[in-house]
Amino acid sequence: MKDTLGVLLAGGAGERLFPLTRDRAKPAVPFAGQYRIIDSTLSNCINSDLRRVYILTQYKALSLNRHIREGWGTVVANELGEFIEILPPMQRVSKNWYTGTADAVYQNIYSIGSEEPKYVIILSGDHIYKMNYGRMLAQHKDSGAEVTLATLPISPDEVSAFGVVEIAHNGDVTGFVEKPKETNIRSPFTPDMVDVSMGIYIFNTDVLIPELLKDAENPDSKHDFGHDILPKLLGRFKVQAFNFVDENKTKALYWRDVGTLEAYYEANMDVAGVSPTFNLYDKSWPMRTRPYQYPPAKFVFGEPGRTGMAINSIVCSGSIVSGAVVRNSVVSHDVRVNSYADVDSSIVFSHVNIGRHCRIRHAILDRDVHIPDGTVIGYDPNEDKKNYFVSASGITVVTRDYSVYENPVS
Ligand code: ADQ
Ligand code: ADP
Repeated sequence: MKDTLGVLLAGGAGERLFPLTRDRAKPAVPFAGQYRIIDSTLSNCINSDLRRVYILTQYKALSLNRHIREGWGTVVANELGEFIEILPPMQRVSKNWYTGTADAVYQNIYSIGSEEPKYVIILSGDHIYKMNYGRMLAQHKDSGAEVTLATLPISPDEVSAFGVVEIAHNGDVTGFVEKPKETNIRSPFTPDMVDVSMGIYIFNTDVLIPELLKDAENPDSKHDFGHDILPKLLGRFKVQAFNFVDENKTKALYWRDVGTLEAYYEANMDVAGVSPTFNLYDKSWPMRTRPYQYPPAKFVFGEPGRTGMAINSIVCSGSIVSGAVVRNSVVSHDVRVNSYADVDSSIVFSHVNIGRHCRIRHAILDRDVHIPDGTVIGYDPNEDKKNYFVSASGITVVTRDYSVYENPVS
């Protein structure tokens, strides 16, 4: 990995995660209580021994910048030439903001080139998964590929959100279509499934740089890896697929693009469950984050006889559950859940106060929200819509502006 530079794309607007991305970039959205979404990819970098990483940000990056600076900047040894560093859009090459993922990389071409890496691995800050990039690099080198795309098999009816990859039996990529409505392409390894791109690419640097320069001069290009760069590589370079599957090579390993509220909610529910597929307690693949100095989580009697407890839940430091019940939920730092309250199947961000007798279900409470005593959320979507954001599948999201604190219902 010493010859490899990581370039982590963290600048997408994250519109489908609205309103959680109203004030913050998608990679900075809290995940599993004490983490941010980007921690999954950054933990993969460190656990894979990838120790030079540029993070390209653009959109509402304040909390992301702070998180990286305080949580990740010092994880690597700067004195040895290692870094995990944000490259903000500084108008290095053109006068415009990044117009697409390839443009974001192109505009930082000097920073990338000056590191003189042999390989560049392009990563995304929006995914929850555990992947050893070293294995992908080993395949890249062993196969003699010039470009390697990480892929996994999914059901044909989900292809419209992904780049579809056509793969030959020897692993060579022979076709690529970005986000088709539907496709006849099928996986050669898992019949009835379609191999799609995970948005993770290893390039030989001497292929990447000329391709980016050429793309930058093309007025018809959207400057996007999926739309413009990858399809044009085929037939000109050896492009391989690295299939992210189990030992039997049939089943996709855990990887979630948490780009929608539904996918985000499910990924959080998974970690709170009894046997999560994405296990935070796996010592062989630790997930790191920015450290917080809060006192321990505490569970106390509130009103006499009211036990404060949490079941099938994650509760982070600084939080107190007092005479209330928390079930199947993720509770972040410095939260208060007061007597007679019931919190079920919900995600509670930090500094939230849930008043007495509240009943909260199937909801996401954004940070700093104060829920007054007796509030009921998640039991009647029509009622919730009057005050909060309700997603297409019925997840109620309470943010500061929608807060009942300012707009009381009880
Ligand atoms: P999408 O996830 O839809 O598809 P995109 O929205 O471009 O791709 O985001 C990729 C990554 O780049 C995200 O981490 C995003 O935050 C970041 N990003 C987007 N625009 C950026 C910009 N202007 N500057 C900096 N960063 C930016 C891609 C591929 C598909 C593949 C899916 C897998 O195009 O082929 O299947 O990822 O999720
Ligand atoms: P409620 O019944 O509304 O939970 P409490 O009197 O139990 O009211 O608690 C009031 C506040 O004090 C709550 O925010 C609770 O989290 C906090 N609290 C309760 N018990 C303790 C404790 N033993 N140590 C620290 N804080 C506590």
